[in-house]
Amino acid sequence: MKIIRSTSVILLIIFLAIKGYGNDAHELWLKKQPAKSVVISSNNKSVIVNNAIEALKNGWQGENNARLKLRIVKDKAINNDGFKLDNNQIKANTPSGILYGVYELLRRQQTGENTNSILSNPSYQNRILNHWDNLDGSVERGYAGNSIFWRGEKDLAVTANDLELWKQYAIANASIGINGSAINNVNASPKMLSSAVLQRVKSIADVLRPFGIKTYLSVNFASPAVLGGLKTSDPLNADVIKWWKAKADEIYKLVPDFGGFLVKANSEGEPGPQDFGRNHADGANMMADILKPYGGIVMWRAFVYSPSNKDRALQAYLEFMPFDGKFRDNVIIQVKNGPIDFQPREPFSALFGAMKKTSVMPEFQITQEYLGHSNQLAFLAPMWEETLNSDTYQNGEGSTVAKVTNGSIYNQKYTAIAGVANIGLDSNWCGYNFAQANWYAYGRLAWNDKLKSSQIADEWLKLTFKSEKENADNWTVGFLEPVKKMMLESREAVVNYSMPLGLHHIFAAHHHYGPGPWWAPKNARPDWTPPYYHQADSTGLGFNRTKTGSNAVSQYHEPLTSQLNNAATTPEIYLLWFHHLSWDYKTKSGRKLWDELCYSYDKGVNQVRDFQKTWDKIENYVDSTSFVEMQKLLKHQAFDAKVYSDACVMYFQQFSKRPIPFELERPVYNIEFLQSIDPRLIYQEGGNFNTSKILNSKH
Ligand code: BDP
Repeated sequence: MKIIRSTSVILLIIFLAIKGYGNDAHELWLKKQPAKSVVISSNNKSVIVNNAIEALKNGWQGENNARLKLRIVKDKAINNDGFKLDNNQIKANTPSGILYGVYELLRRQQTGENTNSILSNPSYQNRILNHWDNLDGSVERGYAGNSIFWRGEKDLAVTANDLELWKQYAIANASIGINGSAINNVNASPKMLSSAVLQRVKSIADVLRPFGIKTYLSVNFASPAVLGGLKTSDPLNADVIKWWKAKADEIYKLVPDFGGFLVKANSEGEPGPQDFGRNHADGANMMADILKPYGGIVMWRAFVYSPSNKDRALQAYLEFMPFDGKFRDNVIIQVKNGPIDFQPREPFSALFGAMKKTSVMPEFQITQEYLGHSNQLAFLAPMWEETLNSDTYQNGEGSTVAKVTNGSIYNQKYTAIAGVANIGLDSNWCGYNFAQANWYAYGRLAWNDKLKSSQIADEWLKLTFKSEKENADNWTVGFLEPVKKMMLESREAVVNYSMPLGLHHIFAAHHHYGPGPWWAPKNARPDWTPPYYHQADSTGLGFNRTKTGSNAVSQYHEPLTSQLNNAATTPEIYLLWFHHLSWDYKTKSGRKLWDELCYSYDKGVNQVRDFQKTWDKIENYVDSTSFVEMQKLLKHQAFDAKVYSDACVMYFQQFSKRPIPFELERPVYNIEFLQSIDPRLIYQEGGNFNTSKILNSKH
């Protein structure tokens, strides 16, 4: 026995070394400073509290030999998994609350913040990561390697490496307050519910539970027929209901605290109740009734659109509003932040603030599907902050997206928020080191939706890069401030060089990387082609969603409807989202629309070049691996930004027939060239053209 155990430990160490798991990046924001000693007393002995104690012992940075009390109490000021931090005491109503309090304390010790008189309650009850991981190990829209959960349906056995990695994952999530994981793709294989796969689900749940994390599954609506062999998957059919009931029983036997189902139904070809003449409420409620006795929830996605609709932005609202009040209280409608699809910038979806009798939860995308995959720096907290703080005016001024979803205006029984994870098997988890900041930021905002992006960036940089060796003042001025500025600007830079002024969905097809404003093959669904969205013609640019156009503005509450209906009162960041405007339309800068567009693209390119300058200056503050990685990434991004900008400016110029303002940098690529290649493949490390790939690429 002993020999076997020590061999497997050695193998694990070798494996971790090969995978690079010993390196700093794998430790995320949890890099350990040598811990000081601490004496802990606790009135609770649960596994979760024991994990909290272990975290404290490993990370304590307070006074040496300090005494710390962990107390489970009954305190009405503390909600859900909240906690109080006071004079070396952490109080919470639940073991998870203790765990979150411990991580808050450890974080504050490292960032040098006050650790007394703190009451912290989570904004959302359920703070969930959605993994778009497939059973075969691939990750849809994942740019950080294969799945940490799945390797294929023939490889379901759980290894020591799996257990170790899932544990590290669980700790990272717990440290930022995430308490749920939906561990497979929303485009769900029915096989996910097979008994063999559920055994592995149980193993995953067993590792996550001691860190306060519930496991959820995405389910395929046609599972009763496809997996169960029934004739139908009609949600009102008695056999179908029986099948789901038996499945739920099987799951809860294995995973007693199973969180519930996430469902993508009647969306992008996925099956759903409409296939059987039923509606979203029929489908969601059937599942909700089955999960209710177990305390499970159904997260039913509102990401629906069809080729026939004249404006894709309208459809989710049109499909869901009629069912307001018809959903069970354990159904939550999961709504992407924007009405179209995780674009670099969208106004908030009108479904927030629309349904008054139905719980709605925001869905953000942490993985950078439309923001440069893992080749471009885009710190996404500012984007999420923008959505959460957008005023829906549903219940008068101040009814922000955060407030209408987090239970502070309506007394929803369940509140939740989801983020599509950017996590994979890469040793740095997220594809590039700074992408870890997006995982971190999502967790922090899900816990506290009032946090500012700047604070989150500040925390993350301190936790990730601050070295004890550095003089604190030097470090702040030399590293923290400039790098934070770069992070905070980075998403706006992506918007500027790819889709400024409210433009959206003008990326290259399918893989969603790089520019494709021209992409519109004859047989393509129009609502998948960029010209459908930008509507460029000789008269101007933009999608008319005003009352004279698709009238999407009417899905918002006043005063927004009137504001957005009028170009002059529409925030310029959303201008071409709501308006088709003449090339000569005068923008707030005083420039004409065409010139302003060119200026925006140019600005984006220059922002990235400034990031390069910023980064080169901080070389002495980071380890050489991190330095070189980011330097390469920014070089790649500068290349991509110029490609994007040139492609869009030259493409739109064919319609505007106006010169690029003479003071701006000229395009350096030919549009014919850019139209002929696959933008993912033209960059070669070092900044050269990847000639072999260009020659082979079909775009
Ligand atoms: C789109 C993605 C696609 C997802 C879909 C979704 O391109 O891979 O399946 O969203 O959210 O943006 O369901």
